[in-house]
Amino acid sequence: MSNAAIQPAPAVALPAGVSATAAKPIVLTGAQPSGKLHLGNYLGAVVNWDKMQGANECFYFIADQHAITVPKVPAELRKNIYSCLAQYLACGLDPQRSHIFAQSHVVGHTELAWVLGCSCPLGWLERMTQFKDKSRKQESVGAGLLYYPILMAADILLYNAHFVPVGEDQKQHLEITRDIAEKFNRDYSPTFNVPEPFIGETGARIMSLQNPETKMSKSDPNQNGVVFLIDPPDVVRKKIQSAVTDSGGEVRAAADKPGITNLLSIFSAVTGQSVADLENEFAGKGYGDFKRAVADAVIARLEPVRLRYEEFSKDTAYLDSVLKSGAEAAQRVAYKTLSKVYRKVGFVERPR
Ligand code: ATP
Ligand code: LTN
Repeated sequence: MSNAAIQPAPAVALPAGVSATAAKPIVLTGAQPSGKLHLGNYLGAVVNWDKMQGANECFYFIADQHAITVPKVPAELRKNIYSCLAQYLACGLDPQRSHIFAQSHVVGHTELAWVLGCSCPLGWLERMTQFKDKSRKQESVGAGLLYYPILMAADILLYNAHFVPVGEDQKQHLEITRDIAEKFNRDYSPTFNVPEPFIGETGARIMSLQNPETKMSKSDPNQNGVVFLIDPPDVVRKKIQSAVTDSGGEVRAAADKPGITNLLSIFSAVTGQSVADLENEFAGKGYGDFKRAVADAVIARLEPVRLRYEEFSKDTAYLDSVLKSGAEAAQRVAYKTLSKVYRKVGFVERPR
């Protein structure tokens, strides 16, 4: 992915009647607080969020309200929110350059979701792949799971985001967000920017080390295939040394060598060296040498992240202060959008 692509030019076409008050393009993304981040989350998502800071006005939030669309143990959710925040900060998300906050701390996400949901056809929601998949896996399905994409649309439209970095799996939710924005702009008057998904290429799909045909995922029952950012170095080394490889001894990316191809793309993503260069470097060497070098490179990249995580996670007062200042900045924007929307749909102004 080129640098130009992750620092989108400010010339974003806004619908007529929408003023571009922000000097920089607005980038927004959310992530559910799901415990430990893995190498796929890091290389496929967080590295890109980090690079977008500075050139864009970034809103990065922990989607705690989305998290409860499937049952959660309250004490675990609370712990995971802090732990995820500490991991994001350790990866380089910087409260001086981005607004980092918890969704539930800002008034406006659920309020806007209600308004948007009132004119969103039910059929649009029932078609969502994530709803169909997740509701199939659960005994009883809460209405929140169906409403999930509307809350996500509200998250994005509340800040008039131009670019939303997401993984492939969230593309459909971005499409419905665009449909919802366009419908509101048509039904009332131009109000929302219609956002673009931003899907990075580097590390877009890191596969499991134990089953390189499936993506690395925290819910993988075989945790040996998943490298977590906060795994100690000896654990990372063990997981990489025991990664499934292919028959033949050549270090080369190819469709019939999914294990080696995955290790090469991990190696390339953590070092910035091209796959072709790495193939040349390891020509004539065996899988053993190669895996040792991959483990060294991954550990060199992750160890500082893990050490920073340990520092941040000890300092709850600092984590709270990050959430506080992030929510304050986000709230100012959220109130503006919400009052505009309330006016447009015909609510009377709240008496002061
Ligand atoms: P689950 O195990 O529940 O499927 P997950 O590990 O896939 O979860 P998410 O929380 O759904 O992680 O994803 C957070 C972000 O990380 C998303 O932007 C997603 O696209 C990205 N991501 C997740 N897994 C990978 C992967 N293996 N390779 C690249 N990016 C990934
Ligand atoms: N659904 C997303 C998390 C999410 C999000 C958002 C992403 C919630 N609201 C707004 C981008 C923009 C997920 O599960 N990865």
